[in-house]
Amino acid sequence: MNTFTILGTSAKSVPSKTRIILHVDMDSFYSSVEVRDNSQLKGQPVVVGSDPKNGAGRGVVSTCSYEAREFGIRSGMPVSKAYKLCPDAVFLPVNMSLYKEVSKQIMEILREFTDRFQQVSVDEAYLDVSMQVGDHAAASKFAQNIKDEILLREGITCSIGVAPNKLVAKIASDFQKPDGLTVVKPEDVVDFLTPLPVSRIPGIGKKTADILKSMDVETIWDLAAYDVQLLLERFGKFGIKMHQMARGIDKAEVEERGDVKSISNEDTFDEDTADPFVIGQVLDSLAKSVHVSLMKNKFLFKTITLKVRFEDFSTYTRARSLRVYGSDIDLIKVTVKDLMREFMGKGKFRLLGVGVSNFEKVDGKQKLITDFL
Ligand code: TTP
Ligand code: MG
Repeated sequence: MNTFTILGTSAKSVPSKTRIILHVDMDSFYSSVEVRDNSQLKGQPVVVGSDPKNGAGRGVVSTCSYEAREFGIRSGMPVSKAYKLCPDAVFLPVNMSLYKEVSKQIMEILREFTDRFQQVSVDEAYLDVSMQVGDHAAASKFAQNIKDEILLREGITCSIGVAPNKLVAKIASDFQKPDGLTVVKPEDVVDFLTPLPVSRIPGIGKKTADILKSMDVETIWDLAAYDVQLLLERFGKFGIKMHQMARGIDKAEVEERGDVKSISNEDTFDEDTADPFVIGQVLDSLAKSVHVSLMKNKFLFKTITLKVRFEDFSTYTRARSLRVYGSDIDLIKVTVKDLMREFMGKGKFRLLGVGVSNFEKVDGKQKLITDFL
């Protein structure tokens, strides 16, 4: 897959009234598409993964149907383990080009509902509908229309969270999966969040949750009530961020294509790879496409970012900032390869991404970097 992204902030002013944000996330996306295209699979445990070989392969589960989840099968699990949990499941290989196509169609449907739209992964997006609907009750009908339209046109279900900000909308979309619709009114945010485990907060993975547990912090309530100074000491700046999130605070905007703040391009491999030659080629071609877009926009950049996703879906980004603005494609190529060194030999990759940000418009006077390395 090649997902080209130009991110920016909206030029439109932020409405002063409470915002109404939707987070839309497809249910068991890859497997829902497979079931849609083969009605015999309906109601069955379906596992989609790399190298599945009917359960005998050495690959990893990408996702599985909700029927398969009842057996304990999960994304990221070895296919062999999934087979042990449910030998009768249907094991299917990943058909990435099909899912990309369906994803594209779904994102087009969502864009018909609002301009204030931000795709965040192959199967999820945020919509800011504050300008279109007056309150959260109207937003609930609006969200139901989106669900109906996607089901009608693409034949798959999704779950939607409606809330005053992106953070709470995301947690809400996950709250009643599959085929869920959860509306959290501004006055209900605290009651909604506080009983949930801290792991529901995006960015709090197993490692952080374990550390928090050792500090007797298990629910979002515990985290919200914890001394922020101690969180800062233990987790650095992320401690403050966590504390704010636990209180349901998130000011991030739904980012539209407007003022360009970053340009990136990423590629999901059809087959996961650790081959240095292939990796080098992919990084070069990503750098090239990002550079073409930079030139079209007449931008100089200061920051170069690498994104890697391993076979097990663990994802890392690394960034490096230059001392002065640059425009040279080789700067991008050399920097991402240098950043990549940390990850080589650590496993197979399923996705690589290259991005640039921190822009300055070319004005003829800008000193270009030539001596950075
Ligand atoms: P998710 O939205 O995380 O999962 P999902 O849509 O399969 O299920 P849910 O109903 O819980 O939303 O991810 C979207 C797709 O991304 C998923 O269908 C397959 C892919 N994926 C992987 O390949 N590996 C992974 O570990 C995860 C989490 C997702
Ligand atoms: Mg999903």
